Amino acid sequence: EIESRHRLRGGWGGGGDREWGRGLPYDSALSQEALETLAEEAGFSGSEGRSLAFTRAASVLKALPGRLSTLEELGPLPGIGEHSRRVIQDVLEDGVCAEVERVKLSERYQTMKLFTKIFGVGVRTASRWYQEGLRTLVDLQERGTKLTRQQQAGLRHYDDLNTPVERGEAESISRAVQGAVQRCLPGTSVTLAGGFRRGKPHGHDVDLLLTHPEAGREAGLLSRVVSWLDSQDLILYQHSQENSYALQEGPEPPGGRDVMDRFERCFSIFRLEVQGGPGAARGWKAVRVDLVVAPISQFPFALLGWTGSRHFERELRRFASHERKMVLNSHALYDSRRNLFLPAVSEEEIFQHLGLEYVPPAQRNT
Ligand code: DCP
Ligand code: MG
Repeated sequence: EIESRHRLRGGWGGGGDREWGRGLPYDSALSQEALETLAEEAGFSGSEGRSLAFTRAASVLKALPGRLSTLEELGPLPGIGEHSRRVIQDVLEDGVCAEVERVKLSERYQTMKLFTKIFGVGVRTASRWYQEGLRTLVDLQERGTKLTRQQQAGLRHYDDLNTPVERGEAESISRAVQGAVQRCLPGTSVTLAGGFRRGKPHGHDVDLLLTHPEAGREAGLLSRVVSWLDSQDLILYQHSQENSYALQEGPEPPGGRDVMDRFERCFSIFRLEVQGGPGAARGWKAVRVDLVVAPISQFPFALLGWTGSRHFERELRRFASHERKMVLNSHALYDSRRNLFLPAVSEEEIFQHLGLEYVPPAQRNT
């Protein structure tokens, strides 16, 4: 137990003051970037396993304490494979890795990157379009490519949605939603989760969790909130998904990249009034917002699951299953040895159940 705790702290605990690559030793940040490019490229090719291996290696670098100047310093670090080592070595010696530079210049990588940045377009669709010879956003429009309503919105607001959301903007949206829920169901709480809860200064979207202290009162809330926001001209696009989770079904295995949880949820694009920045001329900017409704009993699990980072979540769930024989997801924690659900009223309590020291959000960035 002590050993596994040590391992986890080694991976996560040390990185608190060097978040998101800022302030990292110069060459280590470059190696990270190189590995992240290869992870992305592997994902574009459908090689999830390879992609994960590169992501892990990049995370290990991120968590390293001091400056890295020779490969030997890495020692036999678990999580960094042969291929990743070669990449790091190239970057340390030459400042760049030829393989990574080739990837970055390739037409396929560039096109996949362009297309997958459209809201509603995943690797499969992007890949199909690439096979069909499509290369630009204009191609999509001019060649009459069939687009879903979501992708049409994604294309319409492409530039805005690929401009980072600032913390102030996220807070302003959070307040607007707060106002809406107070009208629809007083007492409902709105929590800013995702990267902003981890202290990041900007993000790609705004993740908001809604819950009500009285179990059951949250049912039907989301559609009323969305209708009200819509009536105020705050919503440019939305589609909602019903809650499809029932505890009686038993625990679900963690993983499943696409179905991360089954909460009632609204994927939306908000119309945010802005004074400055890219949207200043027209006075507004499109921002991706996810609204997620969690029943109070599942709220701590939802909060933990929606705070991220993705890598942290993956590692935490893996730890739960491998080291504790427990299934952790955004709804519950299930102890497979004892065949019971372990309830929690706070994130702290979930870490306790797992036999781990509490990791505050700001330290979940790796
Ligand atoms: N999440 C997850 N698995 C998914 C989707 C989300 O574990 N398939 C969790 C981890 C994320 C959090 O939900 O950190 C929010 O998802 P985002 O994609 O919004 O990620 P972040 O908020 O961390 O990053 P960004 O700043 O880019 O929005
Ligand atoms: Mg987010």
